[in-house]
Amino acid sequence: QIFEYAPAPESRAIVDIAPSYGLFIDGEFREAAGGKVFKTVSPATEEVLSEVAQADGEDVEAAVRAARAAFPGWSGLPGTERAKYIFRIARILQERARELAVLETLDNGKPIRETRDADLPLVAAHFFYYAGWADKLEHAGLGPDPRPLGVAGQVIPWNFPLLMLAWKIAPALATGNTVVLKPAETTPLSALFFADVCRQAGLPRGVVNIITGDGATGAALVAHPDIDKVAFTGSTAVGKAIARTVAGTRKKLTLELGGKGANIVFDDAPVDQAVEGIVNGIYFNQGQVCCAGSRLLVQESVQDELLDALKRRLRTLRVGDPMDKNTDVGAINSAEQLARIEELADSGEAEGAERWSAPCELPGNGYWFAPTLFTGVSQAHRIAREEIFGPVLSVLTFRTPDEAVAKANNTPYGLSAGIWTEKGSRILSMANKLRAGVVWANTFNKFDPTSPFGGYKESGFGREGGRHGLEAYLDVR
Ligand code: TXE
Repeated sequence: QIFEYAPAPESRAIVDIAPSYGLFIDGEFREAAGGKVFKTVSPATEEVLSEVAQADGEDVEAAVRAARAAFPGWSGLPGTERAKYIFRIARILQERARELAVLETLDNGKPIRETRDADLPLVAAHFFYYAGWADKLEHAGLGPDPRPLGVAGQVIPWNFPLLMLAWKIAPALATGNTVVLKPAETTPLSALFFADVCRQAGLPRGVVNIITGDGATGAALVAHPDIDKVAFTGSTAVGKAIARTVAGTRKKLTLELGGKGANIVFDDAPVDQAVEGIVNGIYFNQGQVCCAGSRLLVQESVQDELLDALKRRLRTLRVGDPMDKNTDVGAINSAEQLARIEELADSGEAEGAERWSAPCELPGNGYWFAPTLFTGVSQAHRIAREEIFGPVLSVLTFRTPDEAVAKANNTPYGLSAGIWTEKGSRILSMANKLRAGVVWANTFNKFDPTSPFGGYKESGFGREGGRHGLEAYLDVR
């Protein structure tokens, strides 16, 4: 690394993590029926942060029963009353933002700069946004009196734990549904702190229930017969399994799955700006982002110039302690995820692509992967086709806009794409041809609660965010 920094550690003392946590069911924390627990560790240090209850079928049953019992009261409230609770949750999230950012960084491994400046502000923004809808549902475009579905079973991943919770819980509550949510097994803590936020906000018991556990817990939740709606974000393989479970039942389903986003850079794009967009696209959150710009499609004529500038920029990224406010790239979330990234990166080399990694010293403990890019990548290579979900960029080239569109669309996924060019007409014509739920122009990874987000093809179906996010939780009547 070419710069020296004085460490600027965020204070860990801001968050008080208990040695153990129960499940949050019917407004109270309780042990799992089977008495089982699992540990959650900090991926940056492998330090055990806490022990968390492992929910089984009996706990799922209790949580669903609590949510069902709370449904008539919650859905029967006037929208203005529901809005008050959700606004209160949003304000408490803002008040506790620093504490929650530290917690999320410890449990997930992502830099404090990101949890502080991206995750937590967006979490609060989603609750504010959907609180505003709670008394305006007749304007959701679903007829004069759309009705809530009932009990929502929600399963979320570990890459944005609290933000994925917000994407799922905020619209569900605004529309009058009650919730049982299962966070990922490697990042259970922020959802449990959110349970405490609900208590602080005086949310009626049973409206939000949090059950911690692994894939088996998630499977038991989505299979429960008294769930009306399943919302899942995670791997495409698990999404398909859930779709099979839900098929033929009364349950409604939305899936937000993997991606292999193309970031398309034309020769007229300002190089420095495009470099920042590429870095943000694939190294933000260590590339563990479903809509990451994991394929760079660069116009052949500017390839050398752009890659030189990109490598120069990657040499300046600070990789290391996520609690340090200078850190740009933190730890990979788990040993399993690190192994997946390593296996795919190795396949890139074995298949003949050229590997380059930013020179940096990786910490001894924890799960780390240096920012990496591959050149000489062909569309047939696994690193061009499969989601890596890590800080690994696959660089491909194109000559014409049509070739860029064809390559960008040559994937089973369809979540995101980015276009970098000065030509507005080109942006509009390409955006129409790209088969992706979100297309960014001259920016990347920009999120906003007012915009619907979701995939084409194997990236899933249904939209979260914006007015369209309400549809997933309402029936037209
Ligand atoms: O995901 P899983 P994993 C992709 C990414 C990553 C890969 C594997 O490519 O490398 O998936 O990650 C719960 N029924 N994404 O293994 O298993 C699980 O407990 C019900 C993309 O961590 O899908 C967790 O809460 N639930 C992605 C959640 O599903 C089940 C985000 C996600 O875990 C279950 C994460 C089952 N049978 C990974 N099995 C994105 N789209 O953002 C597991 N779960």
